[in-house]
Amino acid sequence: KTQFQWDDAFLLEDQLTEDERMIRDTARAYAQDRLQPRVIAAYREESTDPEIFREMGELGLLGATVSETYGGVGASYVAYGLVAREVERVDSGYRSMMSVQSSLVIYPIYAYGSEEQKQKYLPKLISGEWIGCFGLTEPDAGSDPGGMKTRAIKTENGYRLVGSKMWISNAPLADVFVVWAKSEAHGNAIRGFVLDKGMKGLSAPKIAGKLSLRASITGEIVMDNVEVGEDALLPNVEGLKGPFGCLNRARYGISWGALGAAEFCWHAARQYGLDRKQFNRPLAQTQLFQKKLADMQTEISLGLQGSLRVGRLMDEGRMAPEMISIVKRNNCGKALDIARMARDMHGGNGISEEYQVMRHMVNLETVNTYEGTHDVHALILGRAQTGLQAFF
Ligand code: TGC
Ligand code: FAD
Repeated sequence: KTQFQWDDAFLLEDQLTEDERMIRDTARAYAQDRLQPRVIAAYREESTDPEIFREMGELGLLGATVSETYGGVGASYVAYGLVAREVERVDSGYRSMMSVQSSLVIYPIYAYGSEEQKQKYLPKLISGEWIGCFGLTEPDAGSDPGGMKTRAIKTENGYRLVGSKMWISNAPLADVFVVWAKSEAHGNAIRGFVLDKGMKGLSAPKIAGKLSLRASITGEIVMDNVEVGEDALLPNVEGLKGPFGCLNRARYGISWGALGAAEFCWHAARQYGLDRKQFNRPLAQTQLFQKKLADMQTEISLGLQGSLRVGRLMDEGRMAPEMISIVKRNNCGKALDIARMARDMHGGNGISEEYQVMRHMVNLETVNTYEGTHDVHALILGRAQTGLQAFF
């Protein structure tokens, strides 16, 4: 009889390649040794350490799927997901920093950029020397990015960008800004532009007072007539499929990451239940407590298998975006439920920063909302099975 492993119910470990395990182990060691010791204070003080990008870059954790020509390690999408899971086991904000850099800044330059843009940006973004951000959302265009107001107006030598972006991860620290705008010269189609810090008219004020994802800095991007040359345009994509192509990758990574946070909460609740006695027995020896642990184990085990399958299909070039909607939506929703449950199972201690479950819980509120809310992914899946558009 095979021994049941409570923390790896379907033997995920056996389904990984040697290379994937190696990258995962590097990410796990880094996250536990270098990120875990600073996260409680960083969260409390709402401070983001830019050194983290360079540390991750040195270990090959940024843009890992990019080929070696530009400084990547040519890792599989499964490996990328495993990195997200390890980083988010510590904090969703740290995973956010990593996934914006990898999927939303490095990827569009790699997939849609000119050779000059790739040479200029990719090695420095992959090493973490430069920090990037991705501006799609606007104050009046969140779930409906097609409603964006930012415009690119044709000039003699390039474009003039006018508009503002809202809720942009990494923006106040960023050296490189990938922004999306409606371009009059292209029939008002959405086009991508790469801007550099310091350009006249470009600023990125911090959004203060976040009660979630406090270890990851968020800002606006203000473009007050920013003049750029033709070389700032991403030449090889037009329309919403540009930003969505990036979001597919980031959403997929989030599906793994959210489960990393959930695993932390599950393991913490289990340990707490074993250690704490009430009514003369461990909390873990009560039926209700065990039922909650069983629910957590079940959802996490199933969710990991789903993400693994989607990752394998991505690596084989057989991914459909709706597959990603299933795992992004379900894993984030379940992770949030699990974190709330773990907070409850810790009793009063559950609200203390020391036990960390409440930080994960509050972070997961954001993770459930960004990159397509739980409901927006339901509508994507509803449309895919009925053929009926229910967004408007
Ligand atoms: P729709 O008509 O569905 O599509 C317009 C065009 O885009 C194509 N497309 C896709 N292409 C690739 N991958 C996908 N997933 C795609 N989804 C759509 C589609 O084929 C079409 O192409 P074409 O050539 O025919 O024009 O567009 P819609 O306006 O009806 O979209 C509706 C909806 C709701 C699905 C979409 O707008 C949506 O997903 N909204 C959510 C917005 C969102 O996710 N924002 C994320 C902002 S970035 C962020 O949150 C980063 S946080 C990161 C962190 O800190 O970790
Ligand atoms: P809204 O779209 O206004 O939605 C509000 C509510 O209405 C939600 O419950 C939603 O599900 C619901 N709703 C919307 N439309 C429908 C509909 N048709 N039918 C039914 N219900 C609907 N964006 C970036 O571009 N880059 C980033 O780096 C980035 N980082 C972020 C970091 C943080 C910390 C946060 C909080 C957000 C970030 N975002 C970023 C923005 C994020 O993607 C948006 O917040 C998200 O897409 C939702 O948009 P919204 O906030 O405008 O909400």
